[in-house]
Amino acid sequence: MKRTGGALIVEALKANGVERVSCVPGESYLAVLDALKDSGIETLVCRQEGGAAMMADTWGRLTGKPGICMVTRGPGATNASAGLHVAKQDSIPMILLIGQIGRDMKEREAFQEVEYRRAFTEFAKWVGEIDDARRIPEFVTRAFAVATSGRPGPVVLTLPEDMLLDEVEAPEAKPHTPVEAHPGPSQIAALGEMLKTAKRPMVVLGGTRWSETSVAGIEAFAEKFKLPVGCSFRRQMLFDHLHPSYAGDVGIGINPALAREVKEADLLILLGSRFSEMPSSSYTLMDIPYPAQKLVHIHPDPSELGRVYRADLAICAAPEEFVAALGILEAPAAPTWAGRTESMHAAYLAWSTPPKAGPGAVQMGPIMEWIEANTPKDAIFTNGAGNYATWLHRFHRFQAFNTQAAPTSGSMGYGLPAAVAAKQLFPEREVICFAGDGCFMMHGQEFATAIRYNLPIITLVINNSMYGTIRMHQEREYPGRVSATDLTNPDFAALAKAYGGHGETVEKTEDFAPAFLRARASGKPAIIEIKLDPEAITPSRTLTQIRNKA
Ligand SMILES: Cc1ncc(C[n+]2csc(CCOP(=O)(O)OP(=O)(O)O)c2C)c(N)n1
Ligand SMILES: [Mg+2]
Repeated sequence: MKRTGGALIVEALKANGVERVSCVPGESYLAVLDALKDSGIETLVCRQEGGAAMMADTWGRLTGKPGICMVTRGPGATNASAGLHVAKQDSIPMILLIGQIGRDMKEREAFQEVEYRRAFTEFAKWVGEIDDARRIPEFVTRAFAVATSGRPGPVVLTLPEDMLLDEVEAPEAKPHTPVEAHPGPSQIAALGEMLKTAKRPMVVLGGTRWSETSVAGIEAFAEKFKLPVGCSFRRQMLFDHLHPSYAGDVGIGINPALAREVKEADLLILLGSRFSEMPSSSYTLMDIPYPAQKLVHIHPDPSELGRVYRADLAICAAPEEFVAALGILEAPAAPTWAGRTESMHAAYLAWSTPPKAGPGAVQMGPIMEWIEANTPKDAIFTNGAGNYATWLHRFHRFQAFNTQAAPTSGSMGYGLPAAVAAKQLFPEREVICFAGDGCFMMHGQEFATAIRYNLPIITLVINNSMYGTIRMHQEREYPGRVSATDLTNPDFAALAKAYGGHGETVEKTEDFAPAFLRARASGKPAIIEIKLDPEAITPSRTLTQIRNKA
């Protein structure tokens, strides 16, 4: 039976278990859009390709299976590159399908022509162009295999418009076969020996390819060995923050006491993480290439092992397989470091207790305290980049897997599309987006997507009328010389209402709780604007203090 290229693409996606796609349509891939219509795949029509790609990233992040995004050539593809870069840096499986110009017009710089195999090679794990519709099953299977294996990442497939119209005979699409890597028994035994002689061990979790099972498994291991566990930057959902082994967030603005513990550890077990610039405090916590700590590095991709840090024991395995193999290790009756683990957890609890006071009429400390007491353990929190995110990262005590979607690439604007995608995936769970006034306006138009698909997310816009992070850096480096960081904003509550959502404005701390409860009760996508004093730039220091110290 002959089918069009467009139909074969959709068939191959379905064969690989795809249930949803995000897109902005384009005339370049009408045949795919047509095949999607009766496919049973849910199609989320978005307002800008950057947001659409970020939604696919969030699906990949929260399911471990590639999130799928479809965009048109040229401007559609360049817009989508914002989300592609997030997925690349964050090791997220994702497939971006780009409608391409016809094969007969290539290399003339035709309308919206881009050669993606040149342009996107750095942003993607693999960029492929399907020139022959009969090869669609081959390319799509490979796209899934590449996106999910080793260190996961985004794959780009470009689809020439005329290829999608060809009617061909092609083999029936089959699902890809996931690739697993297991640790060897001698490697686990070597780790056991290292633990026997360690005095100041520490575990740091990060990366992707985790699951509820592996998160529970590492918790049991930490418990058995009384090991202190930290989470890498924006990977906080990997360990219950109220567990007695939890030592804190190894990220931006790390607790200096925790940074010291990482530096002075004699055995560091780095599980899943690349320990890149942000978690390593700009590469100062471990020496390169020879760390002072004895290093056990476990990563699913051999090319990440020995790339920056030379490990004493390098294990090529995904967290899932590594954790499953740990059961055979015998714990000492009374680990000598148990007291240290307890005091590290106590230090974490103190560090993550919000301040009661700060400048202005709205206090973020008590607001965070209220959120902690009044949101379910499985609520999902999303954010982009900005100083406002510190309130979430430092004071929210993550307790469950799949409760966080945040870009380690520091991409502003990620929080809102991520919240839309998370709510689509888990409609029964509360989804709360933290955004700054700068951040929100980058992909705020996806609030219309939340309205269209009836996804009642709650967005907190923490409005200090500036690109606060950059202003903070300015006050440090060029005190008193404010340049290009002030903002003029819309009335965010009115904006929410104009879209058909629920809007609230918080001007005093005590306004927050009733505003949040009304937003939740509205059953609509909501924006709560929190008017924050610009002086309240960090939980501990004001802008003026930073300027005066410069
Ligand atoms: C897409 C993107 N553009 C620019 C930056 C640089 N940047 C980092 S934080 C920031 C300001 C964020 O402002 P806002 O969202 O209002 O948060 P605030 O720091 O004020 O709390 C900027 C411009 C970035 N990280 N990402
Ligand atoms: Mg701001």
